[in-house]
Amino acid sequence: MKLQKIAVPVLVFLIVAAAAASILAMELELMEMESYPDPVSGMDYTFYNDACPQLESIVESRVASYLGANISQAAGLLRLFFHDCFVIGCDASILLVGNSSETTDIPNLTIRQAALDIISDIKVNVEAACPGTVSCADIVALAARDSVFQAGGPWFPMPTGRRDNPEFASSSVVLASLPRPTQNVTSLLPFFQNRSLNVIDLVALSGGHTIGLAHCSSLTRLFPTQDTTLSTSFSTALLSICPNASVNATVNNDRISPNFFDNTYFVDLVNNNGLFVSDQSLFNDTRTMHLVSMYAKSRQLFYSQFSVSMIKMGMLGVLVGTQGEIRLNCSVPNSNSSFSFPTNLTKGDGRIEIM
Ligand code: HEM
Ligand SMILES: *[C@@H]1O[C@H](CO)[C@@H](O)[C@H](O)[C@H]1NC(C)=O
Ligand SMILES: *[C@@H]1O[C@H](CO)[C@@H](O)[C@H](O)[C@H]1NC(C)=O
Ligand SMILES: *[C@@H]1O[C@H](CO)[C@@H](O)[C@H](O)[C@H]1NC(C)=O
Ligand SMILES: *[C@@H]1O[C@H](CO)[C@@H](O)[C@H](O)[C@H]1NC(C)=O
Ligand SMILES: *[C@@H]1O[C@H](CO)[C@@H](O)[C@H](O)[C@H]1NC(C)=O
Ligand SMILES: *[C@@H]1O[C@H](CO)[C@@H](O)[C@H](O)[C@H]1NC(C)=O
Ligand SMILES: *[C@@H]1O[C@H](CO)[C@@H](O)[C@H](O)[C@H]1NC(C)=O
Ligand SMILES: *[C@@H]1O[C@H](CO)[C@@H](O)[C@H](O)[C@H]1NC(C)=O
Ligand SMILES: *[C@@H]1O[C@H](CO)[C@@H](O)[C@H](O)[C@H]1NC(C)=O
Ligand SMILES: CC(=O)N[C@H]1CO[C@H](CO)[C@@H](O)[C@@H]1O
Repeated sequence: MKLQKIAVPVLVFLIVAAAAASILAMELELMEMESYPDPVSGMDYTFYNDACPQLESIVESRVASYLGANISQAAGLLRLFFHDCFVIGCDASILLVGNSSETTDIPNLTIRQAALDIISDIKVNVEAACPGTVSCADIVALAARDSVFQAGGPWFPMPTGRRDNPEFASSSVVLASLPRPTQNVTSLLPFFQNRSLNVIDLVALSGGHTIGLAHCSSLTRLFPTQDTTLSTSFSTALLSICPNASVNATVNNDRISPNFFDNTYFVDLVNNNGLFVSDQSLFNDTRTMHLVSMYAKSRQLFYSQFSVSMIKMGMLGVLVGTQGEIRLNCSVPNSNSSFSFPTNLTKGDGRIEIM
């Protein structure tokens, strides 16, 4: 009797507590989705607040001017950021012109010259307002963030404080750093996991292909041999523009809304209309398929995760503090460069190597 009298309230309490805990867990999960990653040491969400308060509005308005003339430029700026971050780190080494710099290496083949020109122009405007203060690497990151937003995608804060690398990446490092469109999830994953990006980041960041173009030479589901799972209607559409891999033409990455930063890239994948093997394999692998389905259904979930993953990617291998330099011209190292190697990177072959 007595035991029962105690046990019932205890049981009720436990049930209520368990329900409350699971609601709390759900709320925490949601809050986690909405909160942004902590900046790595040396970076901050408000890094230039005192030194260059106009920075974000200058970048935003210059990007708006170029995207207003041609919205397609958003894709060029987004891809520039991805390549910068994946090769050594987000250090603007991709902007250096010269022998075997990142922009003259094979995988860049299709980095748009226009994107490089836009960054140079933004830099001139930023230098006029805040001389010698803002790195080219931060301008690349902010321009990519603004491109996503101005193409209809999410806005998210972008930590800054990156410094510029005065050194080119060697061509072997560039080649080893960038995944190829022929790869499947199994071989793509190491490229992300080696950079503390996980399978969720792989899927969300691949959503960058919801805008932009690809050259015929990149159509790896068609050339050299056609993927037997490619639908006739899709291959016919592609072949009408790209009869072979050497034709100099482009097709849209997202078949549904090529210039709108939405979630229809994932709808393409569900419809087997992914352009590259690296795209379509995301819906062909048990580790990633459920994420593709989820983002195809919910634009908001994709936006939240893409924002978080972009911030994470934007902190890869950054130079901070007194490392590197604030380049004055984004295309060339400063004449007085005295490079100090960050402690978490090693010097090899005259170049920094990826850890
Ligand atoms: C997962 C591995 C990835 C592979 C294998 C890959 C590969 C490619 C290839 C082959 C192209 C076409 C280039 C051309 O032919 O012109 C392309 C374009 C593009 N990629 Fe990726 N990519 C990957 C990840 C990413 C990520 C993480 C982003 C950004 C978040 C991104 C953003 C873009 C954009 C925006 C374009 C269009 C560029 C333009 O229109 O100029 N890609 N990608
Ligand atoms: C915008 O740029 C893309 C890529 O260079 C090009 O194919 C397209 O024709 C341009 N559109 C306009 C309206 O200029
Ligand atoms: C580029 O390479 C050529 C030939 O190897 C060399 O003469 C030239 O100085 C190099 N230029 C730069 C900027 O490294
Ligand atoms: C993925 O690619 C790897 C290496 O190219 C290959 O060994 C493997 O069979 C592929 N997996 C699938 C599921 O296609
Ligand atoms: C990932 O890191 C391992 C260990 O350092 C290395 O052997 C491998 O080549 C790297 N893979 C990629 C794709 O970068
Ligand atoms: C590719 O197609 C174009 C246009 O039809 C043609 O001129 C060219 O010779 C073809 N190239 C190859 C390598 O088949
Ligand atoms: C491809 O075509 C574009 C314009 O349509 C041109 O600017 C570019 O030089 C061409 N590339 C090659 C490799 O022929
Ligand atoms: C999807 O998986 C099937 C079976 O493993 C394979 O034959 C096909 O090539 C894969 N397609 C892509 C695009 O990875
Ligand atoms: C930056 O340097 C490049 C290469 O020397 C040069 O062509 C360009 O005009 C310079 N840009 C500015 C704004 O001085
Ligand atoms: C290099 O030159 C820049 C611009 O003149 C200056 O801000 C910077 O302090 C100089 N760095 C060194 C190490 O002398
Ligand atoms: C934009 C850019 O620099 N593209 C270069 C990529 O690499 C090829 C091959 O080396 C060059 O011809 C392009 O000019």
